[in-house]
Amino acid sequence: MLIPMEMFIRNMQELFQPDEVYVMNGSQEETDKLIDVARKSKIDGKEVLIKLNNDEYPNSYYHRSNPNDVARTEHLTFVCTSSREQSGPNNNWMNPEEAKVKMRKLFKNGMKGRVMYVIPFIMGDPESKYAKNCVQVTDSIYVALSMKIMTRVGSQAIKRIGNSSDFFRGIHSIGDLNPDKRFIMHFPHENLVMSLGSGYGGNALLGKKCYALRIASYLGYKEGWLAEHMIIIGVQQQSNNGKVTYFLGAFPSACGKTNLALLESALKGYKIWTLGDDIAWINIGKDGRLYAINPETGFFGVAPGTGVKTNPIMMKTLKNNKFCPTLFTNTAINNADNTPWWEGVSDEIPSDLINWCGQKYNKHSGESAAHPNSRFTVSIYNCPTLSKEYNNPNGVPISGIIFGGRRKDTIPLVYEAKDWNSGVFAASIIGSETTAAASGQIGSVRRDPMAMLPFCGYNMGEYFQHWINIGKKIKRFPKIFMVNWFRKDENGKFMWPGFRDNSRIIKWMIERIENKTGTKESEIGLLPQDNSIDLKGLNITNDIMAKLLKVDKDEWIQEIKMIDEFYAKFENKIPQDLKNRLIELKIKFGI
Ligand code: GTP
Ligand code: SPV
Ligand code: MN
Repeated sequence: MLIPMEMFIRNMQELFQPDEVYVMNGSQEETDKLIDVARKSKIDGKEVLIKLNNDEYPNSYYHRSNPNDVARTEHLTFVCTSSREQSGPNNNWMNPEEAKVKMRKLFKNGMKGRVMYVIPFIMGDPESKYAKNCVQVTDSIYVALSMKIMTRVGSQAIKRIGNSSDFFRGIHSIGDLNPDKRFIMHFPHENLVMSLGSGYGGNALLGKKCYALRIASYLGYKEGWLAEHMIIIGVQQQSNNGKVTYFLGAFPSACGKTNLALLESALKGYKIWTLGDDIAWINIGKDGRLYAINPETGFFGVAPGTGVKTNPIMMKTLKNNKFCPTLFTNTAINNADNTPWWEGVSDEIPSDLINWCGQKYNKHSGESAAHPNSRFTVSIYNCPTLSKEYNNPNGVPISGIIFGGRRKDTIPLVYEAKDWNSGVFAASIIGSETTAAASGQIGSVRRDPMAMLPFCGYNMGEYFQHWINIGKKIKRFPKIFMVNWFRKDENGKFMWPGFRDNSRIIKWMIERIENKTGTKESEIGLLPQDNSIDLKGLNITNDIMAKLLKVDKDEWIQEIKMIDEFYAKFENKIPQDLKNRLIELKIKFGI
């Protein structure tokens, strides 16, 4: 008799007909061997991995994707539930049986001549009761290695799964990378994902967005917890006996999570400890507080904009390679010294660059040398600011939740919600300019509630209700804040310096949590009192600060139109409490 995991492998073998099946054990020798194989393999005539300058970037490798496969493809991502209503207007839907028949047909015999890698992995610390067991199959060695960096792969997972059939099943093949045969199909009721035709992060590393957000958000809905697109940080105050205050932070893709998670504070006396940069699983502890764990073990971070000035901790992480190889995907390469290069890593553009497509880079082309969504995949254990609580099986207790978006206008630099439900409302109406993290138009404002629009695995109206229900069980509430680092002036320049200086806003939040500073009422929530944000050493005038914090009536009238349209899509599913708050907001603005 085969145990369920063996059964799954056997079924996959029958479906895909690979030449070889390799079950990963997660050892160092295995990683070395896979790197070696990847360096000798070619896809579309290109080496899968190229070794980079070991002195500058130790144990680091370069990968170039197919140019048609460089971002998540939301239009090809489906949530397959028995009724369309369950997946909601926020998801593409397909009937689950139809989807499975379609995928099996496309998968059939698709690994002939290839190796099928079986990746047993755990999302979360093996000791944590919140951790989940998973198995992914893939024919991409790049995906297998990425999973090794991003999750806990190997024997531990096999042991934890044992004879159980309760594990996530992820079925992945890059197929022939044909966008017409690219589908990322989720089956939340069956704990299953089928993904074909893409090797890109969120489409192919199935533990990440597919499982840890879309499937897990549905599990959380059923089981009374939250799976969120959030960072986890601890902020330690030198005064106050070194007290650490833990925050969650949700920002849409490519809107600043990784940068905030690895922040080097601009203010003395505040040290930020990193626990997670993309995904948080949040449970209610026995004491009625929220506790969060990061189910991942690595960063899949945006390269452009990452440099010694903007994110020195990430630059150290990338050069501090002790534990696991680091991968660079679709950056440019500096031919002179075989280092990866991207816009923002140095002020000067090197003269001998190969762009992300593999061609000699022409500075005058007006194009970027690295793809705007080029990324690095690096172990969290390389991070010099990794919190000692990172592996705490219970997670860390949360005192503040920060929600943000990328908006050139309308949204103030920071404001606070009066209570939990006001915070849920404020997060439910977030809008953000689209970025290169997903294929499609860049820079158009869309609603992205809780930064979860592309990642909520069920009807978002019910998701809002779930947030409200969670609030009913909390005994010690975190404060909820909204931020916007991206407001621009008349000349299109960012008014707030951002990055390290975001620590000034965090300081204010801690003062709010500790009741040490007051607020000013506005139509949308509580704004900082005048001069309560520490701007020492910055060249920001009162006038600029007023613009950064302005709640502009005309802009909000436009905003409310978009919120109305978004809420209308969900018809009767938006909780009455949120509808009432929208009405109140309209009244405040005289609509
Ligand atoms: P995903 O990995 O896609 O979920 O993205 P993320 O939310 O982790 O975004 P990340 O921190 O990688 O930042 C994305 C882009 O925004 C990068 O190019 C950063 O340089 C830029 N960015 C981050 N923080 C700030 C900020 O405070 N101000 C400004 N102006 N840009 C920022
Ligand atoms: C995002 O797009 O939010 C990412 C990268 O963090 S991906 O893994 O592709 O989702
Ligand atoms: Mn993300």
